[in-house]
Amino acid sequence: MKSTTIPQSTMTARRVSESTARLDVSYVECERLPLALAESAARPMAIVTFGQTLSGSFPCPVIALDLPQIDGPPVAEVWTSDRPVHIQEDSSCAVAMNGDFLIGSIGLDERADRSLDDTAYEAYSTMLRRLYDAGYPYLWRVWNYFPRINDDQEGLERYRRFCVGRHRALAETLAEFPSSLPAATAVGTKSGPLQIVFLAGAQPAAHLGNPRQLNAYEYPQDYGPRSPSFARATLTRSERECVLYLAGTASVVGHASRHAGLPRQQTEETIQNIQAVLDQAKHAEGLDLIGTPRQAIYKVYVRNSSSLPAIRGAIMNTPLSRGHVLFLNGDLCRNELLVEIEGLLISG
Ligand code: 3EB
Repeated sequence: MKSTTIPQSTMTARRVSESTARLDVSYVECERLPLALAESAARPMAIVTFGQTLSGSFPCPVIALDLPQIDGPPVAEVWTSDRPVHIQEDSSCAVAMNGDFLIGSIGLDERADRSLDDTAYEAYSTMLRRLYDAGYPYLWRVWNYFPRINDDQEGLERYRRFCVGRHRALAETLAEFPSSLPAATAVGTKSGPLQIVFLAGAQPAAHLGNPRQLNAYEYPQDYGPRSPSFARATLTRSERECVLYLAGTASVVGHASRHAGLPRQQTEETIQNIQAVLDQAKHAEGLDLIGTPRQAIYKVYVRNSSSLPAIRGAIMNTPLSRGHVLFLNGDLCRNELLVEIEGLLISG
């Protein structure tokens, strides 16, 4: 067969199909969700709910977190992309893949005969195996949720046990540990299993530190026998967009907590930390994300809902208030921390 010229239309189609996915992450009012999905051409990859049960069925994994929303009408976090999505679900693990990245979740019920470090180890080992097998070996972003985060379990705080198991799995299996560690969040839910939500790429991402804070994976042992395995931010770039994932950020300077008991001051310190990471992204990567994002969403985890006015007051008139800010009631990984803020900024 003789074919030397490729028609223009085919070339265009090829170029489009080879380009990378465009990500969208939005908070959508639960009431409007079925209609919003039906009206959109975007392909849903995951829906995250906060203390709400959705009625109806959805074409992608629904990840239910018992982290009650403390402000505004109930929303769901909806992850979509413009590429075809392939979904695999079994009883404890669900993943959605689009060729560029995978979003997944693992929920493991805790068992009386097993401590949280072993449960965390199993969850992380399963997650890593899943993403290697699926061809998305680069961990981009992780969210860790489990109940009673500050309770003691056989002489060690549950958060610290979680850190031990997470560290063991990642140190064993993750290539270039610890510099390849992704941005993460660890927050205490009201109830539920150990739930790990993860984003992994077919291509590597850049992981950033914060000059105001020690890398968490280098914390001294005062905060537990194994350090928390995460980076302050992760940056992914494709030919179409740039995404900055800001890890859960708290009132921690160096490695010490600041402003115990003072929610407004903790929020101000946290925002300074976020600003420092954004500056870091700007200098390291030449990006002015805060000035130009096409999308910016923030989750503010609040330990005591009574501090909402102070925390909200501290966010007002900062660059964060230009994004969509969601306030959730959850426990944080040090007793004295009252607020933690994570972010997701998309530009391009
Ligand atoms: C800190 O800076 C605050 O263990 O995955 C923030 C984000 C925190 C993630 C985690 C912990 C984690 O140490 C706590």
